[in-house]
Amino acid sequence: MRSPRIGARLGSGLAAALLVATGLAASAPTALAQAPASAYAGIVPAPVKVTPNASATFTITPATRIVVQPGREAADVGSYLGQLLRRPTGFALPVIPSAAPQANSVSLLLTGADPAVGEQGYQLDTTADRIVIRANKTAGLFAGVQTLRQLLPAAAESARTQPGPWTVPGGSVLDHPRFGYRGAHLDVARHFFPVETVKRYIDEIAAYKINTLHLHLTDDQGWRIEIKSWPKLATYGGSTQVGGGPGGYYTQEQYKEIIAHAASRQMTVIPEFDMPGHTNSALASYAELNCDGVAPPLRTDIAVGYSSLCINKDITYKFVDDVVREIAALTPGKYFHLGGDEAHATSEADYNTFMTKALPVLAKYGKTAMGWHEVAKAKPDVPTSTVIQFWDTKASNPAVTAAAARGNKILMSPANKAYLDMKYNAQSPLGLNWAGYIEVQDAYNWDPATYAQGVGESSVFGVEAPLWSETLKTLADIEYMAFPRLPAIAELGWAPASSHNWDAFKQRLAAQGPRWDAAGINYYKSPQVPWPTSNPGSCDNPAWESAKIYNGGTLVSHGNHEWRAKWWTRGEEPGSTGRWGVWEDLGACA
Ligand code: TNX
Repeated sequence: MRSPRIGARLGSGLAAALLVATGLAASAPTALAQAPASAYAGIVPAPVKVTPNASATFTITPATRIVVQPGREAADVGSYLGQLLRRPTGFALPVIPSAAPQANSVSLLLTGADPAVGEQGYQLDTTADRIVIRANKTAGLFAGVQTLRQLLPAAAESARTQPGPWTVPGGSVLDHPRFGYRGAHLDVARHFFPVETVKRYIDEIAAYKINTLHLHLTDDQGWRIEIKSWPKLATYGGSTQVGGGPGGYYTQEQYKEIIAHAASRQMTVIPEFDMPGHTNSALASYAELNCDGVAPPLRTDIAVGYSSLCINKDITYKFVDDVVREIAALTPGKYFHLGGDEAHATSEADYNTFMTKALPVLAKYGKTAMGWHEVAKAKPDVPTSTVIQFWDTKASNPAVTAAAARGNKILMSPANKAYLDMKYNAQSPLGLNWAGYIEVQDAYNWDPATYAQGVGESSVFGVEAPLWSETLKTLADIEYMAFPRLPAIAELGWAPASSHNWDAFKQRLAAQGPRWDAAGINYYKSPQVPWPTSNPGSCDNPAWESAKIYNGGTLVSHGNHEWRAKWWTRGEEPGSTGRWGVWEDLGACA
């Protein structure tokens, strides 16, 4: 639940955030400035337009129903919403088909939306007796549900039943994205992550309206998916990872499971098979893929740029054809990423030959190519349908500028802004720093449509936040690097450019902290973000005083730790009664 203290903190940022987000600055500044602190001011990514209505509140009760537009599409979103809310509320929340909104319901309708919402947007209206989300497409209903989650108390993110009440403040949202593509990339090659970890990451990022998961499935250290016509790629090529250890791979059935899970979160999977470099795991698995016919050993270090497919052997293109054929058949999405980065062991002429032969294979199997920005240098020019992923750290990249001028779309993931594997600062326990340190404000403070020279708004395909896994081994590691920077990148992809404002954004980001606490997400508590004081690890709570009476649940600071009273107490110093005593030690302050 939002505590009064959190409300007070949001208060100052609220007016600014609302003024920007609603675009009503000139017409109604006084009313907005006086609006009470509202959950509408804390939504990430910022909606196009929010209109809080302080005189109404809807409360989800045991009698509340989820009403869905008849048909499978809205029903799927309705059952997802039910799954989200049944555990924390303990309510039944039955899903009922009906073409009209109902009293005491959350209604998800595919009719009557403002045309401005387009294919991915939605309209959400909360009045005293109902919540209605309207959209033109399922993706929009799903996005509206993500907004609704953020209007509920943070405890709604808990996996255990909580007391409530489950209030949603009155108001309206009209919302649609700036860019149609908002991606997250996950490197499962350097360290392998099991299906459950990938699914959980999908769930966590869907909350911020990310709609594409780019899976980096192969690299020097590991081949992570079964290819039936080349079985050793997975069984041998996937048998280790960075630092040694067993590695792993997805069976094709598991890959389908990931795709289906992503689809249930309105997310498309883009598979990446990085070629012609970054291929040691394949070269180690099949000697015939090497020019000298000798398989190199598997590698577990993090060097780059030493491996290359053998460009002048026919079998190389049989290999490419088989991999693309098998994976394209399992992949419903339109795009297929062929990597193409850091091919330092491939000559320029060979690189050109490879791209000229390999890119048509994607088209042959019905897919549109994506590649890292090195493909923009290939000659002859790659087709204009090829989406070029920009990962430079500087604005000037003549090949990318030229490709944009030819009509290629550019996917923006500048490494010094959007790379979630960069350390936050010199003390970060995880991550690399070749592109610099990226604090939350750095991740947020750039504009996808002005960052790269000659790549304006109309050339931008979207934004993506890559997460390379050289230093990451667990879900907790992934979460620590992604939160809170992934929501910052998601904001750049969704929110209108006119709402860009760090001071307002950091307030909205702060409102996510209690949600991540409730959900058990391991995030980096950046000192740049004014996290609400109820965050564990914060020393913003009042200092303990011996004369004061504390009720159970009260948070205090003492001895540079945060403490919670387990029950009524007075005069017992936190720490003095041991871990079985009255004060629970929530840990050293961040
Ligand atoms: C560069 S970015 C790479 C990856 C590394 C990453 C580490 C790109 C296209 N290639 O191979 O994992 O840096 O940050």
